Amino acid sequence: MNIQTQPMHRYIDHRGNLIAPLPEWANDTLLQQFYRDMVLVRHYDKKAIALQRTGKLGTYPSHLGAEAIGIAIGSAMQSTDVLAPYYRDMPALWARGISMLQNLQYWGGDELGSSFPSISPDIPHNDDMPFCVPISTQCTHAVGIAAAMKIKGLHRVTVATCGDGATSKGDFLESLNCAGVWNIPLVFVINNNQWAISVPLHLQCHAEHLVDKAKGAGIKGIMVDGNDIVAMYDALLQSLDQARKGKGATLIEAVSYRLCDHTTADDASRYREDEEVKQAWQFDPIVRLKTYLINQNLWSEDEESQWLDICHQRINQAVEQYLALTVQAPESAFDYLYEKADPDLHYQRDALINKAMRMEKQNSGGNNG
Ligand SMILES: Cc1ncc(C[n+]2csc(CCOP(=O)(O)OP(=O)(O)O)c2C)c(N)n1
Repeated sequence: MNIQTQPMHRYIDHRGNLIAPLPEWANDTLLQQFYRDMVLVRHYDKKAIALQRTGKLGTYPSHLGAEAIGIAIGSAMQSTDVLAPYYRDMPALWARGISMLQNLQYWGGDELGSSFPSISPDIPHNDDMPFCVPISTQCTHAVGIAAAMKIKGLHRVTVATCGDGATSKGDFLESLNCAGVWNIPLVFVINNNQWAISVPLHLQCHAEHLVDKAKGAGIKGIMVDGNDIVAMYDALLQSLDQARKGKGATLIEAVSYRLCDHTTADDASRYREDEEVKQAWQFDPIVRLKTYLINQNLWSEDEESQWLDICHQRINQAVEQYLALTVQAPESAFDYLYEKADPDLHYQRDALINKAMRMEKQNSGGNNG
């Protein structure tokens, strides 16, 4: 049976039908906002891939199919909460106020792409973590942050995200265990998109569902339809609230599907059946909400085309700004990361500068003369 049709926390089914009364918070304006945000990040994603294909961006991990998960996370969190995201979380950061320009900077190799501006008047600096590319290490960082929040008596929650493959790592399991034992304000969100590059879920995990791992840690677990933004937002509100009140951590398994290649360096057609992908498109989170909104007279094709014009304008503006940026020096990776670098790092920094100079000389034909 397709996991996406199994019973789980869900309000709107994949045909756009309401299957449970909407939660109280679900007003028309918010649902329309969710829809607009999901459409925007999907079109941004397309543009980012095109930039990579034309050599203007580094390797880029698409979030096609994960829009509902990310927009729900970023919208449900309070500005003083802290996000420890993984590389597929542009939509979550976008919904937390981080610009498309910064996302382009990050994937373009500019350290300043992780230098987020403050999003809360109560906190002068932004405490969200940069995207984490090593698998699962962000979960351990999130445990540390959440533990600090508890010790300091702050009513702030940390959210850590990861993919299904990441849940096979020790870092994930250890983090989950600590979250339970220490009763810390932490919400884990697994984007179960069913593939870890070329490894399908059933080849790496024998548990019936990833959410079952919450039981081993003694924390609450909720299996949610990750393509239903209403269910995702609802599960997050509950979990964040529980954590904020000192009632402990939650593990959310957001069931979805990776509709894209793993990254622009991957070709998923080499290991995945076209038929499987075709079927997964029937669960598209954006079409689902659109169908619901149109059926309720809350959205129309006219509004859609007006919104698309706005999306393209905003995306193009971000791209223009990105392309006009001054390219950062290679050693900026060291200069922006460390407040005070130790002598070993001075050596590495010098080696990098020398390498960059050699490469520049070669590229400009200097070594032939
Ligand atoms: C510690 C570590 N080991 C291996 C890798 C190589 N790697 C990059 S992505 C990936 C698969 C991750 O799959 P999953 O956690 O399901 O996330 P998804 O990309 O599917 O969203 C691996 C093994 C890495 N980045 N970090």
